[in-house]
Amino acid sequence: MKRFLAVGFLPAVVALSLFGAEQTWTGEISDDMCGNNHGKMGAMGKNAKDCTAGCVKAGSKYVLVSHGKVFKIENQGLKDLAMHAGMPMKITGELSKDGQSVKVSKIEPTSMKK
Ligand SMILES: [Cu+2]
Repeated sequence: MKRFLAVGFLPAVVALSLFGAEQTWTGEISDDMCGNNHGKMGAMGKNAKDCTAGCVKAGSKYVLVSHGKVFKIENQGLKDLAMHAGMPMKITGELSKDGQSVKVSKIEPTSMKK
């Protein structure tokens, strides 16, 4: 009986620690108008950082693009978003329950290819 309880308990602990834990992604801060391609913005799209800034000024929201997947960013007010937009970054944050958005806690430069 003791053994049975231990086996039942362990997966629950693992599931809890996975949920709400911080993860890291390699990717780029972009905007929800361009997603993973600033090309459609013409001349402005040639510089991903300026394009993201321009799009956000025009009403877009920051997003995280990682390996082709676009995540919404929950904390749009984070000032690191503007600073590091358009360049490969290592992003640390918490993934939402539905897996669609990230609450960013840290953005660091990375030498990794996105
Ligand atoms: Cu853009």
